Amino acid sequence: MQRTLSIIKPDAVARNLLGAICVRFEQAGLAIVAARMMHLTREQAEGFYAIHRERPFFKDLVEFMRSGPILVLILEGDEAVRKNREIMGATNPAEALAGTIRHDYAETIDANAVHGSDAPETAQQEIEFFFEQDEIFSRN
Ligand code: RTP
Ligand code: MG
Repeated sequence: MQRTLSIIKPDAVARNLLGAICVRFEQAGLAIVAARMMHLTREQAEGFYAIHRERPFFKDLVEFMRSGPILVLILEGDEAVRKNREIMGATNPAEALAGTIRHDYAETIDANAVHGSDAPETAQQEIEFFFEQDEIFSRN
């Protein structure tokens, strides 16, 4: 059993896709064990994406992530990190496989509907960034 962090990004929240995206997680066998809707401050957005600080797209990424409310989730299940990345699809929706969230719902590489942790270690860090232990409701 593994946990991963998912964010439904401002573009998907604005387009009323919360339900459609959460269904994908549950149908893939991932349980939502924590949820928090919030509007990131600049400090929070910069902190969360600190690993990308030197990248040319950093400023746009931070602005986009603060452009509206997001839904932050912890997903739990077998191989949660890998499974979530698989159902999200490629970063650039134009390259995402049919049937993935980004193929079906995302519009651009910036407004790409969802975030998902890229490894178990980063999942742990990202979960701690947003949640206290008593906000997590494991199914196990
Ligand atoms: P995420 O972290 O949001 O789950 O996405 P990812 O792993 O698929 O992609 P990553 O390389 O971690 O990049 C983080 C986010 O930055 C934006 N990005 N823009 N313009 C660009 O070339 C570019 N590259 C990345 C995307 O919104 C990506 O989700
Ligand atoms: Mg990433």
